Amino acid sequence: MTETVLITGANGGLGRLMRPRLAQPGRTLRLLDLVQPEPGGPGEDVEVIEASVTDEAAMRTACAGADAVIHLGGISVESPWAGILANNIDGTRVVMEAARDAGVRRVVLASSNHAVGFYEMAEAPEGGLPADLFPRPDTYYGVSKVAVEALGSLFHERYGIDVSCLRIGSCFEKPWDPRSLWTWMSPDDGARLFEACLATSEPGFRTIWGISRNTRNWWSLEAGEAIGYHPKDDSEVFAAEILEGWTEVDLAVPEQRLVGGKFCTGPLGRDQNS
Ligand code: NAI
Ligand code: 15L
Repeated sequence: MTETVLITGANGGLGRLMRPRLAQPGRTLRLLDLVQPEPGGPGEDVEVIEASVTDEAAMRTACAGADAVIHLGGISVESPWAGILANNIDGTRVVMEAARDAGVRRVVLASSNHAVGFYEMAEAPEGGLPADLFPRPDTYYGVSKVAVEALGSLFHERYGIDVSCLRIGSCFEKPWDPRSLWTWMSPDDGARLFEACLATSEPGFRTIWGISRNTRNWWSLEAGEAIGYHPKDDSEVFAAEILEGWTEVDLAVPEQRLVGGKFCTGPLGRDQNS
């Protein structure tokens, strides 16, 4: 039997990294984005949909026959409130309702470290900050991720949908600065994490840090390991190259000791690049 996995926001950075890694024999990847993802190549079992997660009718169609939804679509950095509210918060409500109505039993939600950005290194117990920390968002973007998690919890409690909320650190090809040496999740570990979420045996609700097995980690891997996420990569292989030209990590600097880094001190509600 073929398994169908709907991925929203599939044309974004993370979606593009995951597309080849989540391809499996017997699995159809249904890729949805505002900007239509590239159609499948030869031998690639892929369907593409150009739509917004805020479009109720389109999401009903997209969820029909899906076994699982990986919800990545939305604004991925700090932005004005109206867009965050529409795309991230209301968009996730639309995704969850469509998944429920289509009988989808499993949803993986891209949350973010910015849901809990104001925790700091000194607060980390031995073994690292647990993944189920009470929210301390650092931006309107972070608030939206708290809401994403709350919607996941609601739909788990009411309808028994299995929901994994991933408090992702930084999932890119490589780390690039001192902070990313502990926030990094390699693309291969990202795929391992999504696979673990797609394979949970009991319906539940959980929050998990999305990070690799980095030497410099101070966020705990325990919640991920409980569902079989065993990361293999370590950002330390890039450390010498990255730290060249930087002074060592300076904990007097808030951006270097807070979970959310620069998001904690940047302008609230303004596009990150403006
Ligand atoms: P991205 O900005 O590269 O991609 C987001 C994608 O969502 C884009 O292709 C965009 O067109 C699409 N999108 C935006 N609004 C949409 C809507 N209304 N309907 C359908 N599609 C829409 O972001 P990235 O890095 O790929 O992140 C994916 C998800 O993971 C986001 O939810 C982000 O908040 C979350 N995340 C990513 C992290 C990372 O390190 N890449 C870290 C923490 C969280
Ligand atoms: C996020 O939530 C963003 O989506 C991503 O672009 C990175 O900025 C990441 O957090 C991070 O904290 O490095």
